[in-house]
Amino acid sequence: MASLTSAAVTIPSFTGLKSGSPARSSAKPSIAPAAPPKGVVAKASLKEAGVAAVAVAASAVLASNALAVEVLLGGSDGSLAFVPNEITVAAGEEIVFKNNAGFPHNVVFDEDEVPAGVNVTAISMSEEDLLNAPNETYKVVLKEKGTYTFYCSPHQGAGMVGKVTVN
Ligand SMILES: [Cu+2]
Repeated sequence: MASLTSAAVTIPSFTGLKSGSPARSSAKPSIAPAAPPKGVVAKASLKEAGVAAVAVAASAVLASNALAVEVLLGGSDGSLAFVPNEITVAAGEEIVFKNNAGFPHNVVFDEDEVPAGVNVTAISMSEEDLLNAPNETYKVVLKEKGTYTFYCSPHQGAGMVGKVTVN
């Protein structure tokens, strides 16, 4: 049930990022000129988008080549959670945490659960620093490969924690 919810929430947030995907944007123009009936094209691309969104949710952005990955702070259903709460990014890829609901939130990396040598202070918001406004963002780029755990300090006790794998 939790995964269904996060998939539903994830779809709109990744739609905007999809334009950055070279595989998909190069595939579409070759279809469009050959198939003039507009109804058919719209239907096909909707279906394709749906499949892509499900694939993205299922693999937690594993195969994504997008230049930024977005994580919502707070579920649209009111849950105190990162959505999605597990992501995979490439080293150097930007992660954009965006206020969605139930704020204030923040993003603090757990000093005991980051790759060796990573300075958590440099990648975290301070515990007291909060995102208060709708759509306010915190952006971070992780360069060291490995797994990182992060949390929202006001809501850590409520389970607002997440994990990012950098590879
Ligand atoms: Cu929070």
